[in-house]
Amino acid sequence: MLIQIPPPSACRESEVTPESVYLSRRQLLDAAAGLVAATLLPVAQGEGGDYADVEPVAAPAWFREKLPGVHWRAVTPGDEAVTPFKTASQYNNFYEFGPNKTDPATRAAGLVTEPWTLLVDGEVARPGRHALEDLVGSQRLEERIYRLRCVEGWSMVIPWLGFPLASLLERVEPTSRARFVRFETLVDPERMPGQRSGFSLLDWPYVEGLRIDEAMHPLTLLAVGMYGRILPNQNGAPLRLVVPWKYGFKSIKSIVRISLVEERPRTTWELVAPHEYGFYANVNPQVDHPRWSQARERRLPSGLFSPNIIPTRLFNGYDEVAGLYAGLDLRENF
Ligand SMILES: Nc1nc2c(c(=O)[nH]1)N[C@H]1C(S)=C(S)[C@@H](COP(=O)(O)O)O[C@H]1N2
Ligand SMILES: [Mo]
Repeated sequence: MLIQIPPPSACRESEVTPESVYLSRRQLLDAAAGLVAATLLPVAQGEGGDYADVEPVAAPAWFREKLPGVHWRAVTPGDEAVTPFKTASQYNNFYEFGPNKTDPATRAAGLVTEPWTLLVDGEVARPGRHALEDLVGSQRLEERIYRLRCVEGWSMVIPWLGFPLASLLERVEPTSRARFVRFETLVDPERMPGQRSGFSLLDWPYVEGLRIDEAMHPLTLLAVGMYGRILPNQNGAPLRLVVPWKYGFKSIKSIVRISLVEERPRTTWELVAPHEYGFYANVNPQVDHPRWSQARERRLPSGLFSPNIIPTRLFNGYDEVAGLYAGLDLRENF
């Protein structure tokens, strides 16, 4: 993220592993990881869950059991087209797997997402360590089609499957001292080559944070799937945050710990370059990044002859969050 906006040609097809190749590799690895019993899951059919370009993929039982009850298209961005799955799953930022857009898709196949536990601790009446299937088992999944605006100047429209973070937080009963929520990504240098690199500017684990009222906002989602299927590893399997009115780096991937805290957490990108990446990171066309304008964005897929440049909107178009920032100087608190 410290580099300039890549040219539109940055995601060349020739650099990308064909989907058929990585899918078959993924299935091999799943089998090796003990998911042999999982049947191939046809991508959700019917009411809005039908994504023609998405191939079947093995999914664990906890996910398959949830599909019939999904509330499809619970939130949509009106008439904006959904980004093709291929783009959303092959053009990624996930520095644990390397700094290039194609690194996550080519290197994340070996991430072990099963079993997965989430530690919830800090200022809560009911701290604990939860198996992913128990966490999700008690939730109804919703499909939320959200814009995702990266601070680098590109954007996508992604259909997530998940549940509101608020419904998890309510269960653990935050104390009156809980003012912020802190999130942590897995540390596993053996399977995350970016965490072994001496050249990485980032400290691990990747950490993100929200004010508690932002965390409780109904738009704030914990996602376990996208395009009617489980999350691809490169998109932050098996559990990631999605905060659609903030720059993409707030939407932390592969979460292993959520802590309710009194003090504002020190977050990964803020630590690297505090003048460039603020804690709030609300999408705002009037507050430029020190090295580039944030007035417009490249809606992917985009190419040399159809760059698809569109205006960026305050709060990424999610006007309903404006009340969270009443009286706050958004230029100072960027
Ligand atoms: N753990 C972790 N989470 C992360 C990142 C990362 O490098 N590590 N990159 C962020 C950035 S900069 C963006 S734009 C989004 C990209 O999400 P996507 O690849 O699913 O589109 O993930 C965010 N979450
Ligand atoms: Mo980003």
